[in-house]
Amino acid sequence: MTRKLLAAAALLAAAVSAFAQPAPVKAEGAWMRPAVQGQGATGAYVVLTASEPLTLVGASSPIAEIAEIHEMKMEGDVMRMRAAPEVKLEPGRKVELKPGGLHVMLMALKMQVKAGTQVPLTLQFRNAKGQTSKLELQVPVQVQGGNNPHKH
Ligand SMILES: [Cu+2]
Repeated sequence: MTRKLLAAAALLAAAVSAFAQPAPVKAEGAWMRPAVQGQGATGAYVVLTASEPLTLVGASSPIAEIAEIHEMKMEGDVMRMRAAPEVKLEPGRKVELKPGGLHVMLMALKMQVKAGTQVPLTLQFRNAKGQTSKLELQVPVQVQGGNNPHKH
């Protein structure tokens, strides 16, 4: 980047300081499970492909008080869920958030999540230099992953 461009980028960053840079990540087949009124939590899934080394460090959505990256793993015969605070993305390699694996866990839901609607979801990333970026998604709410080419 030239010095002039850097200066412009810095000015832009100052002007929109509340917003991180858009993440160099492609998202495919995003979907979220519906949740009825009173249901505490739901999951969101998406296939991510970064174009540079990145770490997925968090998520947020206006429908939930808490959004965390979780991972399901078999421990012996028992499927357990745990927080995955840092998920590494290698350039060009698909990372699937899917049922039974990595997922965005949306907890303390503020509202019903109806099938057929779309829910905003923000994913936060950090690069090797420690700079943060964001990916803003509109996630369709549906019972099962639709246009995800990797079906289970
Ligand atoms: Cu979970």
